Amino acid sequence: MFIDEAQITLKAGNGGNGSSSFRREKFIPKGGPDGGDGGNGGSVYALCDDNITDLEQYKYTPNLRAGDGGNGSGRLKKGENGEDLFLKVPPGTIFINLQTGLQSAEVLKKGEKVLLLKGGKGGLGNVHFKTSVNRAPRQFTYGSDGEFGEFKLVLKTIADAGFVGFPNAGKSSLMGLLTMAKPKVAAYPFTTLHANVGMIDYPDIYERLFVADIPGLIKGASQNKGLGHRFLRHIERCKALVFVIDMAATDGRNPIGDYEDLLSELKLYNPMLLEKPRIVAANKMDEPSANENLDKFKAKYPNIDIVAISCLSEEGIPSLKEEIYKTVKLASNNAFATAEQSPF
Ligand SMILES: Nc1nc2c(ncn2[C@@H]2O[C@H](COP(=O)(O)OP(=O)(O)OP(=O)(O)O)[C@@H](O)[C@H]2O)c(=O)[nH]1
Ligand SMILES: [Mg+2]
Repeated sequence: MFIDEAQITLKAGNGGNGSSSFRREKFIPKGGPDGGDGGNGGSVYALCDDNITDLEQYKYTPNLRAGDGGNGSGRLKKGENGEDLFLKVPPGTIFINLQTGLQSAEVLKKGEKVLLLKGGKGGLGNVHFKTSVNRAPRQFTYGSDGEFGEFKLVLKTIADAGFVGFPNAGKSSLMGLLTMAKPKVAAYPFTTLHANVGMIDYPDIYERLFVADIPGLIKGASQNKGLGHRFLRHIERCKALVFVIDMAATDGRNPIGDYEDLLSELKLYNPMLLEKPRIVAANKMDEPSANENLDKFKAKYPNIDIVAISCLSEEGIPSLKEEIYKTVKLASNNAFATAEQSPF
């Protein structure tokens, strides 16, 4: 099972208590205070690890805590610091604090570390309370409590382009042709059950792009039909979308209807998805009825970027590969330009 959501309760370690102790040595009657400080409690961090692909481990360990600091002791011995807790999560994981409802962390790149909860501070030993008037203080302080929090973890795949389409449109077949990934392809709907990421290599220009293949979307997905629409989160971060449309209408629908249904389902999930540049990959062009449907489609949408392909004959695959590259690059440049103008 691919788990892209989990809820966990986290606790940073408490600080250890300071110690109240006095030196006791033979022939030295009043040895003075020697109580050491408590150790600090361990903190909790999110750590991005690209060897992990989903959040499964947190489904089974919903309560985690960092180590407590040790108490201080005599002879000025400081308590040990509690061990930090690192939550290893895949790139693209967001942490939402359930108490505030706000996003408290997001990790995107391997090795990125974000503090979630701070460990408590160790208390002070009685040695700190010695003054000219009180040479034998018994005072010490307790360690403070580590922070506590409940979090929702949400994984949103990171890819440059995402495939969307009805079940059986050929998204996974396309993924298999464009990348080294070997997704399952079959002639029944909902073969793909979760998002997969693959890499498209452009060896001539020393470039590579990441693409995400997701489950099929159907009309009514927003009302939980089919596999629902929550997996659309995995294309939310994409710079461009590739609509894979079955031009041969093998499942008895029609390509224009499919395209419109996809647009309205995307809009119901998040209208921002419609602002992403899109390419229509008109698939199954090897089938007899496909040409006629493509003509109708083009007549209806004269201004959209359409590439005719067949995952069977591999017609149009190099052109689509090029088109994906151009569209993603253009979108990245535009995003850069808008970011520069943005007041934030
Ligand atoms: N004739 C023909 N069949 C194709 C083509 N592309 C894919 N298919 C077939 O269509 C069926 C579905 O292909 P998939 O790649 O699994 O489709 P998908 O869009 O990933 O489907 P889901 O994962 O269920 O959403 C398979 O039987 C493929 O062999 C094509 O270009 N021409
Ligand atoms: Mg598939």
